[in-house]
Amino acid sequence: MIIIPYIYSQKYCITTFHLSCYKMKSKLKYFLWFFILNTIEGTFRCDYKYNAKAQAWFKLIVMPATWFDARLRCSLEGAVLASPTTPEILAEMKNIMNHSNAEFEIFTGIHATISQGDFYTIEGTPFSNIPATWAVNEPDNKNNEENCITLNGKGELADLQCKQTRPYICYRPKTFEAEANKDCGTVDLEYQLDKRTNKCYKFHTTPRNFSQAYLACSAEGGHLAIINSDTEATVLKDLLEKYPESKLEGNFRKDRAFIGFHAWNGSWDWRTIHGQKLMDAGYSRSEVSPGTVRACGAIDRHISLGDWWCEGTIPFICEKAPDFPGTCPIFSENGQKESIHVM
Ligand SMILES: [Ca+2]
Ligand SMILES: [Ca+2]
Repeated sequence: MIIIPYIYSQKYCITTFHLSCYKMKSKLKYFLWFFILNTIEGTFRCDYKYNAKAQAWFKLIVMPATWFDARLRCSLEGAVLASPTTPEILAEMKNIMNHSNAEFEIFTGIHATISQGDFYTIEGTPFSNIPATWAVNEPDNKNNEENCITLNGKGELADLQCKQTRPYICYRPKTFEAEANKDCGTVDLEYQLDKRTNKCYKFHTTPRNFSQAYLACSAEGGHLAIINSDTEATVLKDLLEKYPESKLEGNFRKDRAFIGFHAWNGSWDWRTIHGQKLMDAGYSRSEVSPGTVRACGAIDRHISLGDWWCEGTIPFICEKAPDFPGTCPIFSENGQKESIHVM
């Protein structure tokens, strides 16, 4: 329901045609337009499921990861490593775990990785506000190395080394809602559909190494860009031109970007990340040199394929299909589509 501040006396203005009333009505009209324009349909990725009681989207990642990798992947997906900060969120986390595997123990976002012993969720909720109890014989801070908190299917907490691996849940509160990028099947507005290839592309200005870049694209529902034609090479050239070196802040190489090819197993067999030889993939204009120690693929601003150090951190380009993972609306408990207001 929309609540409008009662900014002028309706009774006074109905009976009086006064300039101040006209001005106020105009202001109200603009206010209403602003409000309507900023009311957007609640939406998030379709690979997450919305829970109306917890007022958040959830996704279980069953592949165990270290706490740091779990935090990173959730963040790159546009979400947060979930913590049971309310009874409703705790109930849904237990529900998700028990529907998957009752033996599950998952990493939560509660950690003391910055200052040992000071446990907070990633969003900053102090541990004292967490409505969950410890498991038997926990916490024990074994070997003084347990700075991350797990949750089991009974809703009990334990401390554990962050470098251990566990499944985890990413979540996104309803209040984080963003506009859907319907062209590209995501809420990430940086993806732009290019009609020449009918694919969406994003230039990442934050430099990462090849492995992190691969992870970032994957978490966003795409992959490091693969050039499949001369047309797609032109698309990437045009994209790079939107980000001239002068626009990129930081101390890193700005004349190239990682894309999706590399030398397999150090054998200098250059292939796309999907396993095709470059020629078969559709574009092989290259300056990659055999026998180099640089086994990861990048393009320069003239769209020549080049080799680069895999551990080097440079910008990168992701590509994704316009229909994956897709965006889904929020449905409330009574099945109504919900809208939210962004001010
Ligand atoms: Ca422990
Ligand atoms: Ca492609």
